[in-house]
Amino acid sequence: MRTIIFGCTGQDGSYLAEHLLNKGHEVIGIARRTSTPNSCRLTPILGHPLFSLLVGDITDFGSILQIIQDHQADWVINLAAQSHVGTSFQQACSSMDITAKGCVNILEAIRLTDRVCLINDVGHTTKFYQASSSEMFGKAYDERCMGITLPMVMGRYQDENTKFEPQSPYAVAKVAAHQFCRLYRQAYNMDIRCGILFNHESERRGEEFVTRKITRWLGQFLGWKNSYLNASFVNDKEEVYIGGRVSRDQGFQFPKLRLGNLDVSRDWGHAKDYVKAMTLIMEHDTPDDWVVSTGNTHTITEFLAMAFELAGLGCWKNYVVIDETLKRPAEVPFLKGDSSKIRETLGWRPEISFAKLVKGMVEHDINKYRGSEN
Ligand code: NAP
Ligand code: F7E
Repeated sequence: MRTIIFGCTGQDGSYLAEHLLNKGHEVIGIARRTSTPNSCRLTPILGHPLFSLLVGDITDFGSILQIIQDHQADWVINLAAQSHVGTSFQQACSSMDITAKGCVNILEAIRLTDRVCLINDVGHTTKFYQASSSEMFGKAYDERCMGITLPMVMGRYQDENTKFEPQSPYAVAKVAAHQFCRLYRQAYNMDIRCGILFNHESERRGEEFVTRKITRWLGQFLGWKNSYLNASFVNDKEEVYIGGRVSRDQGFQFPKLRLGNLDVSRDWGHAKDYVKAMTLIMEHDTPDDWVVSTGNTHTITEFLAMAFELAGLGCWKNYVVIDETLKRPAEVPFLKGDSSKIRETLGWRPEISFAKLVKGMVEHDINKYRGSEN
């Protein structure tokens, strides 16, 4: 079994590559050329005999076609994207090029390659996976009655039938890619599967996403505080540490954690569970779309409260400031997925709870910055 992963250097790409190698797949990871190495998440598998890393950029059709033609993979997984929603407001054009057109480049490369195989009577069908996103729902949700007693409690959720109401250039690009997948599945009978994944995090999460931004700050703050407590003053006034300043007169002066809109809810799961869902989606006998979510939703303040408590710092409000510039021009206020379809038909369910996710991320970042200076 040969699998090509676009976006292999990212959070999901690295976990998926490990998972598929453990299942015996040959994995070809595609990474774009960068001026400094971008393969740190792949450290555990670099050198694995079934793993290779090739250079390719999904905005460049020629290089993608070459890769698809040369390797004739059984599965092609597209996880590559400009995946940061906030950044997509500042870089709408490149977000569209990467996140929407990049997907079409891969679809076209597969369509043309499989067509040549068919003409030459060496039938080869490639299964394609597209990383669709709960961001596509945007402001939209459906509502159902949660109880039979009065007063009725109405529960909001999103599932495969919820309409799309995207709230960012990123989300518009994901809807475009998703619709291309639907079209190519119908028009060309291609084997295309879309996972509509809700937020999933881990200690490998990019550092600018809100969960990791919080746990990283905690790790850096505790690392700094630790050096402060162990520090002896070399002069009467102050010592300067990277990332903070210690003064005899003023005590701690570590930059506070700056956040934007805290008034939102997200359905957060663990990336390790979600790459298992991707694999089940690909192994299933029919191409389709699947929502992948925990079914639980939490506010950012709940995440903050749990993370600060675990770090032993008490109330987060003492350490956080709201930065208006971090608020987005349009927002997705509420996400809570109903993943009944994948649970009932493919037997998937998340194994890592919200509490375990937060604990794992906090502990990872505290250990990472323990004894370090930044
Ligand atoms: P991520 O960590 O940001 O990884 C994105 C990957 O795309 C990285 O490997 C990145 O390479 C690569 N990439 C970006 N531009 C590229 C280009 N022009 N050519 C080739 N590769 C390029 O994202 P993730 O969290 O793993 O998410 C994986 C996918 O699922 C993304 O498509 C994301 O939009 C989608 N998704 C994520 C979530 C979530 O909560 N994590 C939820 C729903 C959907 P570099 O390492 O060089 O930057
Ligand atoms: O923001 C708010 C922010 O950037 C979550 C991507 O993987 O999941 C992710 O998109 C919420 C938003 O993730 C800060 O406004 C407040 O409401 O962690 P995030 P996201 O936008 O939900 C979806 C499913 C994807 O597909 C995406 O690729 O947190 N928020 N203050 C903040 N967000 C950030 N990043 N930084 C802040 O300081």
